[in-house]
Amino acid sequence: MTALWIILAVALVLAAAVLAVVLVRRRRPVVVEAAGPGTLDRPPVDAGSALPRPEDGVIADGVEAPEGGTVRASPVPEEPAAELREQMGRTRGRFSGYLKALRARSSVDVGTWDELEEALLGADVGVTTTGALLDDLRDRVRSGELAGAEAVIGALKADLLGSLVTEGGNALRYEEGATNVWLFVGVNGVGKTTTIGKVARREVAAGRSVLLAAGDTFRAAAAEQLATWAERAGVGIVRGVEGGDPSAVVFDAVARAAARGNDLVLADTAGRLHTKVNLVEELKKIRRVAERPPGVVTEVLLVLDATTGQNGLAQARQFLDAVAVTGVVLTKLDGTARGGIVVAIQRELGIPVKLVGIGEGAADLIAFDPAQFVEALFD
Ligand SMILES: Nc1nc2c(ncn2[C@@H]2O[C@H](COP(=O)(O)OP(=O)(O)OP(=O)(O)O)[C@@H](O)[C@H]2O)c(=O)[nH]1
Ligand SMILES: [Mg+2]
Repeated sequence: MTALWIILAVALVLAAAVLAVVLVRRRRPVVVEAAGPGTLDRPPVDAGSALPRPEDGVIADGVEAPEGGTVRASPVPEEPAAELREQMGRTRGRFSGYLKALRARSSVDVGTWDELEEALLGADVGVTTTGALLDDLRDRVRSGELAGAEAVIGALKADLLGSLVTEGGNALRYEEGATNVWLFVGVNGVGKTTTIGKVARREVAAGRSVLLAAGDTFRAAAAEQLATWAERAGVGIVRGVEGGDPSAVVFDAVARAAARGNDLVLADTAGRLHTKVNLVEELKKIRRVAERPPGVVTEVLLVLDATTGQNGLAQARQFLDAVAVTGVVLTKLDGTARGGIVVAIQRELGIPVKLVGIGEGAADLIAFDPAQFVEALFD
């Protein structure tokens, strides 16, 4: 009898151990942490076997592209699609607290404007945009068009939505039948490489064949990180050696994509450079090269980290003129109460936010929908 109890106890302990291992594995972060130069746990695949070959005056530093085109059978594990509403919890929580206080007021007075201002600034809508929105609302209250807190809140909601809706829309541009190139730019650490991994997964799921270009040659680990995402999404990758010419990598990727019949090249870029060359000049060159036929640059996506708030705007301005940004990807919205930055980006920079990153996982990316955003904010 005692032996039976011992066997039972051992079996229970074993089962618990197996369960613990399974849970730990599932929680393991999906992103390969970028290591510094020289700390790769395995040598760069192409560093030694680079096959430089002249192509229109540009030599690619190295290439790694599986033959036979993009593998469509995606090995990406199915993860539940993330919801903007849930992930905006922090911004929502703070904003709705203010709205509640506003609604409790019997009339619109100085306190109303102070509270609205605090709510908008707290959500990082920014001083300029907040000022413009409130001036307009004040005028309308004065003229008698709006009466009562509820009407003011309703008008603010409509104004916010109005400033988020743009002529070109928030959808990513894509030219059917062309070798589309989407360039991802932004300062280091904002989430460019991670976003490319997520976008690759999304586009593959949408039936497009994708090729990644490791245009961040600043450090070998960057290409390694992108290669991991390529593997997860089941797509090919073209990469160069550390310190190589990023334009050459992008050029080569476009040529290969065209030859393989890929629809879309997602090009990563470095947020900083080794020395001498100016980042802006480098990006201009990458864009020029990517645009050479058969390449068609249909998106230049500026990746901004939402947690940096208004600093992101200053950063953005530096990129705007240089590379004619067509859209913003706002990452890390999951970790901030500063979701209002979306409004500032669109109003002050005139660039639509197209994608929003709401986590580190492959599925944590959503197309930005202004109506959904405003609803979530005022819910
Ligand atoms: N919480 C959260 N983390 C994110 C999101 N997007 C990216 N990250 C994390 O941000 C960190 C930096 O991401 P990367 O993709 O390496 O950023 P990068 O812009 O490529 O950085 P560099 O290559 O150094 O220029 C990583 O730890 C990512 O997991 C997001 O939407 N939410
Ligand atoms: Mg990167």
